[in-house]
Amino acid sequence: MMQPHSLVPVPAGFEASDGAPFVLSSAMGIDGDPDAATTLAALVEARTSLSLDGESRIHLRIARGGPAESYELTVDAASVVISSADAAGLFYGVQTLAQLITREGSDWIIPAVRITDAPRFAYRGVMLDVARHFFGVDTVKAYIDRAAGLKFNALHLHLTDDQGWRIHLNSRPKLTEVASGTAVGGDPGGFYSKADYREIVEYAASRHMIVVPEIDLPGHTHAVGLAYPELVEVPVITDHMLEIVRDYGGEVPTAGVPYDGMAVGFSSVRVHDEATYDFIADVFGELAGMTPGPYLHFGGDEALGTDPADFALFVERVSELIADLDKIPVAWHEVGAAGGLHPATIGQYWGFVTPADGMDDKARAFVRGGSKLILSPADAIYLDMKPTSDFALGLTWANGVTSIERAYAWEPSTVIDGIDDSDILGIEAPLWTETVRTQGDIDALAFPRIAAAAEAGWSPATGASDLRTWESFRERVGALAPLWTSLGIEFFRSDDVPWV
Ligand code: TNX
Repeated sequence: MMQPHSLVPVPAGFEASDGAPFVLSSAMGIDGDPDAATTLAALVEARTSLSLDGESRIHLRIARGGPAESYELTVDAASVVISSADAAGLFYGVQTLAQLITREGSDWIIPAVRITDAPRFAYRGVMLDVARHFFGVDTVKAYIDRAAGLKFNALHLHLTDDQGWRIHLNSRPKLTEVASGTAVGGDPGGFYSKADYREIVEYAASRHMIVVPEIDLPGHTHAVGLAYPELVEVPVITDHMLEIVRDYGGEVPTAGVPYDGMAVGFSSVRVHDEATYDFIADVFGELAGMTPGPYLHFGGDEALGTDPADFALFVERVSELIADLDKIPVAWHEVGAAGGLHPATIGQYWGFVTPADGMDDKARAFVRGGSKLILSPADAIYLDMKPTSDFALGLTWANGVTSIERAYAWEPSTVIDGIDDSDILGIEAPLWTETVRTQGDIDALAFPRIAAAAEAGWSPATGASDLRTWESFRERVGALAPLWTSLGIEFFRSDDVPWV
């Protein structure tokens, strides 16, 4: 089998033919589904400067049948045909086609191939932390485009944290009035109006992505206390936290004062006060109405400022409240240890590829309860870890530097013992933004490692395809450089990849 040089994530089925390639020219055109045709025309134009408006030679059809999001792509000298199970599948077929476009002499060609493709996992997410630093709607849209091009279908927005509250809610306007103005390092904050959020949701939907909003509770809530001091505990300053403050700089948090440091685990809402649940009902109630996707994420991580018995009580009530809104609760794996968790709750595992400190036990609890996991092993898929030790941006707490090879070389089904593909809803690549301020920073940390995450989520398991190797991946990702450059992506040109 010929190596599919530029395809990431690698398709489930790939056959190269020795036939002549399809040569692109402005004398040819696209027919079929108008949305997919618009997407393809824009990608072709970005990559080649050709505008395709001649005779129809590229055919885009939703044929129905086959698994969700699947497609077939056939290229020969005469025509290109993409036929898919649904609109998302057609969109993914178009992304694959765009990756295949290459130069041959003075021509732009698409090699003759036959591809049959479908995702391994239903959920393929990226997360953007807009709380530590705030990113406007245009930057979020750009990240949606980048992720959708790699066949991700979920955007998790970490909307709230100690450093700021980033979503306006009519039921609780004080949150953004009082607690959105600042960010880590004294940088300016910001927030999304309801219209902004709608714009993000609609843009994501047009790229076949859902939005998963997260309100992080009961910890990571210092900002809540700026607006509603009566709902939060006084910050708990532990030795662990003093250490983090020492390592990363910034001040020790003070109640009622905006927090712009990087410490975690000091804040908590009041678990025994009914006013807290009135607040949470308002927040998730309004958010549920604004969010067409099925999931609401309630955080639950690093709640070191909350008593463990209180934590269990809290998790039970909040997961129940979200389920009563007809949404599926999602939370970080810590809540798996809490007894009364609503059984539908999806767990998001952020421990290491080799689990430590019983984090795998907490993750298994979700599956025992009848639910599933999203895997985000921090030492493989946290895009905010430094890719090299001298990289200007990023953190190193997850086992040091996360090289591109390490970001690639993990297999979802072997992370947690006793868990197999049927227990895994999917994978997610979080980008925490303590050190991230601009679109260029996002690109530099995310690319190319986001492509490794895409392959873990979409492609056949390691060992199930001879193309699922680091050697193959580095060639294929290297061949994407011209496409990424044409799309304005400022990826990190790591020496580990043979960039074309
Ligand atoms: C851990 S892992 C966090 C975040 C930080 C991140 C930095 C997890 C669920 N929480 O609060 O931003 O590390 O890498």
